[in-house]
Amino acid sequence: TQEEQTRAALRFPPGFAWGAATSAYQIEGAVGEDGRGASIWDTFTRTPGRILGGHHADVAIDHYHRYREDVAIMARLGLSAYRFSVSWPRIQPGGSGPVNSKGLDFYKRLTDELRRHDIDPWLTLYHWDLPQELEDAGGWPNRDTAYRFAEYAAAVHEALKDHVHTFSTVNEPWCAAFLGYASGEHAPGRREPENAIRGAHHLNLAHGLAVQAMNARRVGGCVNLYAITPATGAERDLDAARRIDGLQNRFFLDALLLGRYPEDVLADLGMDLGFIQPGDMKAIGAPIDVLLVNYYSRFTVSGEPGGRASAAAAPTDTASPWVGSEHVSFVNGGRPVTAMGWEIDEDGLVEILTRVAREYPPIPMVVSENGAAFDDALVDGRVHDRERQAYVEAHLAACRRAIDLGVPLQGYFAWSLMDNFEWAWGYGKRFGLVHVDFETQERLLKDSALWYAEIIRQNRRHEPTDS
Ligand code: GBH
Repeated sequence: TQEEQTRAALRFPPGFAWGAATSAYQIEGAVGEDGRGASIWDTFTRTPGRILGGHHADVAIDHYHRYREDVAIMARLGLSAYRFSVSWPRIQPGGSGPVNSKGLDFYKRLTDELRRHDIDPWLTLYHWDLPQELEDAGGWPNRDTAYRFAEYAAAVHEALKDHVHTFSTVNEPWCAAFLGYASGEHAPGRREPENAIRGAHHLNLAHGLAVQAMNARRVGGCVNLYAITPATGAERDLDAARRIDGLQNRFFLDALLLGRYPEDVLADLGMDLGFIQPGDMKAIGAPIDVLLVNYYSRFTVSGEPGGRASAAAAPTDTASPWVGSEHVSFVNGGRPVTAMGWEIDEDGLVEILTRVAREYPPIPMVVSENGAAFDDALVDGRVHDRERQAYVEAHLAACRRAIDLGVPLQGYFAWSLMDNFEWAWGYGKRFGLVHVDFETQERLLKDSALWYAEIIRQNRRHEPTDS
């Protein structure tokens, strides 16, 4: 039957990590508590015109106080893994120097609670909340920030290594560099193309130095990858697709997995690359144990003027994030879209996973973020988010196909566990499996969450449990 086929398409090998993901600034709130310092997102959300609706995340979804309830929800879903990030300014309020033990204690309480429920904590060190003091000293374009990050990483690892198996470094360096320092859509909102490239290099360097400084049992790097198609077979479109693939995908994959930058991308930039110092690439290519892949969509790319300057609509006034390839434009690929306007293309996930497996040295992978915003309606205490369920189902089936094709894929993390602060879009876009009332902070499992729990239950049924 149809149902048996669907089940077979979603049956995964034992030990597959069933996860969901969040990030600190998007959920924690409590920005002034227990000695936390200011981050660039505290500043950015206070800058007029930067966030839709003027929203900030001082309270967010109050996870800092409600983490017990939130872990109970994860247990209800049957998650075997949870990916979260640590707020750097909670650990080092000014980005350097001695650690703030009250800040660390929160993550000890959180990871203790996770382990009590047999949920494996996947810790991300940096999900974009740079301590403001480090930005005042130049931010990511300043090489010094990479050294500060390695110190921070070592301190977090030392304090939490008995609580956490898998440490990952920088979430989506592409976003941190190009949305933060070129387009200005994200904090710190600078529009300085050359500094975005310096920032990208220093984020990669921060990753490599942190890998070395932590010497963790299991360490990963995270990239956000897109499937990319040229709009037509015309030479200009093929060149455009090569450029976007270069900046979005290969600049980071080649760095982390091969310890070099793609020659064609460096040539397109046409800038003085003196900030890449001897030894940097070796540090950046330090061996990792797992690659975390965030996947959302496919870009269709054109070399003709007239398309959109960005792949997706930005909520605020922004410049191009595509440094050195600003002429490239994005066209409609004709697929259905989410509430973000992002095209839904699960085949693209198979494409990028098999590509990494084929073109790079062998590396275990997880899909560390995948999900969608839709205009959810809360009716009589239920959210019938059929579209989100269909999105996750299609992408999970794509993961299964990738495994059949030989990809060493070890887990899937839905983005996101709960509705939260969606960066420049404020609270206007909901990605959660769990609905959150932003006034009362009440949590409610959407239909997609109930469905995901059932898929997890079927898959984990035969797994041995410790208890
Ligand atoms: C993730 O990034 C984040 O890790 C997560 O925090 C966030 O909540 C989630 O996505 C949902 O947005 O039009 O050319 O400027 C997703 C990566 C990168 C997707 C930028 C949108 C727009 C490209 N995002 N992209 S462009």
